[in-house]
Amino acid sequence: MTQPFIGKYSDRRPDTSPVWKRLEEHSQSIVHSDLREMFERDPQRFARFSLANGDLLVDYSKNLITDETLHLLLELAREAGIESAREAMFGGGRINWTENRAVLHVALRRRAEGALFLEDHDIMPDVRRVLERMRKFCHDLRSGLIRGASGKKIGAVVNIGIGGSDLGPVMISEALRHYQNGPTLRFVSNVDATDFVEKTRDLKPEETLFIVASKTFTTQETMTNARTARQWLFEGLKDWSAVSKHFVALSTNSDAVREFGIPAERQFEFWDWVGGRFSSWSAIGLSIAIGIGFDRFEELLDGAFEMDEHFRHQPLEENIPVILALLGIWYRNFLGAATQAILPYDQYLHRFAAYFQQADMESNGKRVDRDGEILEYDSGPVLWGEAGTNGQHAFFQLIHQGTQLIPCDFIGFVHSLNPVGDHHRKLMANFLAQTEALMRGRRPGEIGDDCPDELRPHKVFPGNRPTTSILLDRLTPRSLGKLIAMYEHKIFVEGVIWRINSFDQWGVELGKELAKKILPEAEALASGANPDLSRHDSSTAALMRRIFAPDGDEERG
Ligand code: G6Q
Repeated sequence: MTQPFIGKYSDRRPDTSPVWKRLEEHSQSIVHSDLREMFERDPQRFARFSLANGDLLVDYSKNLITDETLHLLLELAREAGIESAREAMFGGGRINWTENRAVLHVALRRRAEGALFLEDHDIMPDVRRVLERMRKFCHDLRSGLIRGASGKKIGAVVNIGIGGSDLGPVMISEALRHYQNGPTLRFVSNVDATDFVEKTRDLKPEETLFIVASKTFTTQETMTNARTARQWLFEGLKDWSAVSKHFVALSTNSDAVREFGIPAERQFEFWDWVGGRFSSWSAIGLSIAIGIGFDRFEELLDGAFEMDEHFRHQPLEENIPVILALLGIWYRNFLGAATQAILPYDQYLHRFAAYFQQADMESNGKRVDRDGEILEYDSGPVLWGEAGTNGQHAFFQLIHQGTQLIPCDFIGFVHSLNPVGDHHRKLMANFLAQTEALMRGRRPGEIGDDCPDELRPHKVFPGNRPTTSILLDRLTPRSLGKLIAMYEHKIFVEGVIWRINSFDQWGVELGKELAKKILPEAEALASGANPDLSRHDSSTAALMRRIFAPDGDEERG
């Protein structure tokens, strides 16, 4: 086990710091304060509690905070060593200490000249080389220079991956659907064969390219789907050698790629310092680039780089990801919020919350700190969300009148990519109405006189429900890149304050190991044998006998 990377950040547990105690005390006064009054008292509240970067506006004035709250939170951030942690990340420190890895997704979108050394190796030439290969491949595929084994143009590209090798490409491709002018894109992730079957049902093998996106090239789901794809191709083309023309690999594992039958010139590499859930900026983004063209893919990187520069160089009090992270800490650790909602008012962002569910919960869903000590304070919240206005007709009731505090990020755009009639005005009117209603609520005295007494309590909205409004001019690759990077850095800052490693994911291992052990037992059961299942609990054993019973013998056991 390698030594924990401590760098120069604070060695103190945040909850033992005097500022933590002061925040606890301060939270008692905040729960009795009233956002509506705070706005009435202070006409400058929006100006004081909002930040901009280019066309990005982050209005955090509708949060349950005062100047003192921010002052204390910023002190907590400084004590946690955010500034040195930030430099450690950008400088290639091995801040993912449980895996002894650097965390350098920022290098993938570094649009600056010059070297970036990881120990004594400049990684920028490697990054640029792969980007150039991706550019050429995108161009040649989209223009028809690269064709299938029978000479047909590629009309459909199927990305096979899961987790970090799927969620980002899916979310970004959906978000940028407006810009898509390449082949049809499909994404297969689930080991449930339904996913493969339904996504390929209408595709022609001679016109289909499979991208096997897997950092390790060993992931059970991805490799199962990749082998099924290879078989599907063979059944269509009756030629195993066609694999080399119809498959591409995005991976760090060259040996496994070659063994699968994909030649070196069809492998796009990346490196162990790219975490799965931060890998869309790497070769893992190839499907995105094929869909929108490489120039637009580069605009995505440009937008992320703008946010990286902002995050790296702005002082903490003017730093958008830092402020968002501090709000997250405030609600989670001092006001008891167990969940946080992300609500994009844009249909193109319908997978945005699902994507950040992984980015946030896999990163900050941790129970031990840097020293392996069990946390005595909460770490990452449950993150969830849905596109507006749909969510309004589903779960907003609970946000308005339920018993829990749920801080919400509302994300919107000034201009629509589909300016049809007054749709966009209505969409954004709803955005504003919701944030205002959540903040103001409706008091008993504001309910009409004609309302029967017994209904009055049901029509009261307590208000004081916090929201952050995140606004951009228009959904473009650049603005999307900026938005994603903003949340990535927010997650990082929270992890530093919680003293956890945001870049490993040991929690997903145990289930994977057990699934591997169950598989041979399942095979034995399906063949009619009676394997010893005594190592399982009675529930698991009974379910196994039911699920894996040989055909026609489902009642056995
Ligand atoms: C993300 C995780 C995880 C990973 C998948 C796929 O940070 O590491 O979601 O991306 O398990 O892994 P492979 O790319 O190796 O197939």
